[in-house]
Amino acid sequence: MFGLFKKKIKDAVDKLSGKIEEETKPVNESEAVEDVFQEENEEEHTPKDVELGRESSCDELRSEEGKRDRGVETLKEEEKREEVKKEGFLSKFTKPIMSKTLSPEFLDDVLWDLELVLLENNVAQDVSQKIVDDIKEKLADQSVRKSQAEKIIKDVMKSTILEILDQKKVDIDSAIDSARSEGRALLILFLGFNGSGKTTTMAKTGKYLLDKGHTCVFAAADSFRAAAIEQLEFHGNKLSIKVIKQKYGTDPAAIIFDAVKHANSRGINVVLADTAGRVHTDRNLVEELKKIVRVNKPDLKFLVIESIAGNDVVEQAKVFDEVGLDGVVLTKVDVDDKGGSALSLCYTLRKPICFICTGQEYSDFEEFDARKMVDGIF
Ligand SMILES: Nc1nc2c(ncn2[C@@H]2O[C@H](COP(=O)(O)OP(=O)(O)OP(=O)(O)O)[C@@H](O)[C@H]2O)c(=O)[nH]1
Ligand SMILES: [Mg+2]
Repeated sequence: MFGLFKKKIKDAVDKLSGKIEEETKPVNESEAVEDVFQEENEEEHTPKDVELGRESSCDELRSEEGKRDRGVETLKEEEKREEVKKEGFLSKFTKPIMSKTLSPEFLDDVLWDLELVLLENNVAQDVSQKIVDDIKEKLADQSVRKSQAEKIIKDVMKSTILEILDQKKVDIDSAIDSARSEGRALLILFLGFNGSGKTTTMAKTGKYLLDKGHTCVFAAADSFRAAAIEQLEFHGNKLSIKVIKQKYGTDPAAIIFDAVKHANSRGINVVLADTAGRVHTDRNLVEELKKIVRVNKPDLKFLVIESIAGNDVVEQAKVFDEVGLDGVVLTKVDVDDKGGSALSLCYTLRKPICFICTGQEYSDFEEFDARKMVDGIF
C-alpha cells in the first residue's frame, strides 16, 4: 500500500536534507557555546546513568565484602566517565557546530523536487502547492543544524500532511444512538462513480456494524444496473442481513423510503442504502441522487471512491458533494501504489475519510487513521 509514494517521499526528504547538509556552515562561537551547554544538559540524565544508579542500590543487598569491592569499581568507573565527559566537552569547543539558515530562495529551489513527487503521486496541483507553501513557511529563516536536517524536514512534512488529513471524524455509534433516541433507524447512503466499490463497501459496513452489535437492513436502491440486486442479495445472504428490494426500474428514492419504514417498524438500528454507479458528468443521474436525498434525508452520505482514480478524484468528489457529503470511503487502497488521492480528497472536500478498504474480503475494511497513514509514509 502506497509503496511507491513512501519511496519517492523518502528520496525527496533525503535529497532535501542532503542539500541542507551540503550547505551547512560553522556558526559563531557564542552560539556554539550555548549549543554545547544545551547538549550537555540534555545528556545529564541518560538511561545509562539511571541504570548505573540502580545497579549500585542492588549491591547493598549483597555481602559486605562484595559491596566494598563493587563500591571501588563503581568509583573508578565514575571517575573514568567524568574524564571522558570532560574530553568530549572540550572537543566540542574545538569542533565547530555546522548549521544552515534556510532562506526562502534556498527553500524555493530545494522544495521543487518535493512538489514534483507529490504531483507524480496523484496529489492535486493546488494541494501539492499548499503542502510546499506550508513547509516553506514553517522552515523559512530557521537555522538548521547539519545533524538535525533530516528530522526537522520530516517533522515539518508530517505535521503539514497530518493537518490536511486530520478532518473531524464521523462518529457512527453516536449517530445511531441519537437516531434511536428519536425512535428511528439511522440511514446511511453509499454513492459514487461506476464500479468504485459501493456495494462491496456497503456489505463490509454491514458486517462492521453487526460486529459492533447493531442491527441492519440493506436497501437495494441500485435498480438500474443488471444483476445489482442479485449482487446485494448475495451479500445479504452471507451476512444474514435482510435486503429490501423492488423490481428493476423502480424509483430508488421509493425503495429507500420502504426500507426505512421497514426498519423503523421493527426497531432495526441502521438502513444501508446502495445506489447505482453514476458518472459525475451525467447531470440526470446526479439529479436522481438529489431526489433520493430530498425524499429520504439520509443521516450520513458516504462517497465511495477508488484510491486509484488518480487526479480524477477531485472532480468526482466536487460533483457528488452537491448533495452534501459527510465522509469518504477510500477503496482499492491495496492496489494503489501512489497514495495521493487521500490528500487531494481531504484538502478539496474538507471532509473526513471514514474508512479505507484494502481488499475484497469483508475484513479488508478499517477505520481511517490519519496519524497511522502519516507514520506509515515517513
Ligand atoms: N482490490 C480491491 N477490490 C475491491 C475493493 N472494493 C471493491 N473491490 C472490487 O471492485 C469491484 C467493483 O465493486 P462493486 O462493489 O461492485 O462496485 P460498485 O461501485 O458497487 O459498482 P457499480 O454498482 O457497478 O457502480 C468488485 O470486483 C469488487 O470486488 C478493494 O478495496 N480492493
Ligand atoms: Mg454496486
